[in-house]
Amino acid sequence: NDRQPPNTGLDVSTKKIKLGVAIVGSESSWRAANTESIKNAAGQDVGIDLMMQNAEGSQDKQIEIIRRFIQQKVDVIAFTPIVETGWEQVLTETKAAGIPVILTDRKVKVEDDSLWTTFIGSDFVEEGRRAARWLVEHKAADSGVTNVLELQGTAGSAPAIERKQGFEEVLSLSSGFRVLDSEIGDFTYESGQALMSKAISLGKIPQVVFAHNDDMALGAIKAIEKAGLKPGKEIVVLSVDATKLAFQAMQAGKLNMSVECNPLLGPQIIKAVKDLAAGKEIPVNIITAEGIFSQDTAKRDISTRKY
Ligand code: GYE
Repeated sequence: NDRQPPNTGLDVSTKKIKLGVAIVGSESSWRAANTESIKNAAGQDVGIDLMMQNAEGSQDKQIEIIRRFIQQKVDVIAFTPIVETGWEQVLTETKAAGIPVILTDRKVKVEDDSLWTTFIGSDFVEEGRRAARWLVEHKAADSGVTNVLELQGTAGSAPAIERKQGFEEVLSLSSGFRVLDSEIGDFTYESGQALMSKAISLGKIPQVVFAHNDDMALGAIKAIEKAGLKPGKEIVVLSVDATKLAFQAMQAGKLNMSVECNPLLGPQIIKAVKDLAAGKEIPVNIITAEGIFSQDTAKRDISTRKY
């Protein structure tokens, strides 16, 4: 056949896609499940050559990792932006290098949205609203105002900004609730415990705690117990993620509810990577469908929980 292309020595069909992944850190059990999910999905695909780096909670470090991926000429970069802002420069560099960027789990705020290709993750505003809706439905005070303490995730991160926004949006429609304080943590168990202990020691004991993730809620539960109070009863505790540890706390009656945030994004990320590498068009937003969980069903749900 004289129409065969010249042999360049490069077999395109067996060339692996070099994927650079820059994860946020190791702050929570959600993150551990998310990291595992990406590793597993990449590991199961012979077409993917995964390079994964941990930014350990530092934006500067994450930017360095992305720059190294550019030097290493990866085909696709997937990263979870620690905070929303400050990405223009490095994303301009990835664009100039012709490397498509996938945002996994957290979003960025940049003026030029052509700096990234797709976002794969959850609707954090809706998660905040779900927690507030549950509260309004289940814990309407008999009289007076119910005071809420909010424990925020990492300052400037998309989940902290948006969960706060959604939660307060719904609560503000109901006169029975007031966010007494909204303290900034960092999605860790330790920060939840420290912020709750501080509130208690200042005598600011709320009737409700809304933590932006399970780890912080579990830390807060610890602090409530240390102060001789009953979490889940004397102080209602709500959180987001719905990890296995949260189900255990719900079963024990210490956590009242958790809004689901699915960390198992690996398969969707790998699919997007392959589509991009193949030059296919992909959706701008790939949003995960999620629900809420409370004590009534925790016992049943825990048996099938994967994270
Ligand atoms: O809820 C929290 C984690 O970005 C959605 O980060 C993620 C959040 C998650 O540390 O547990």
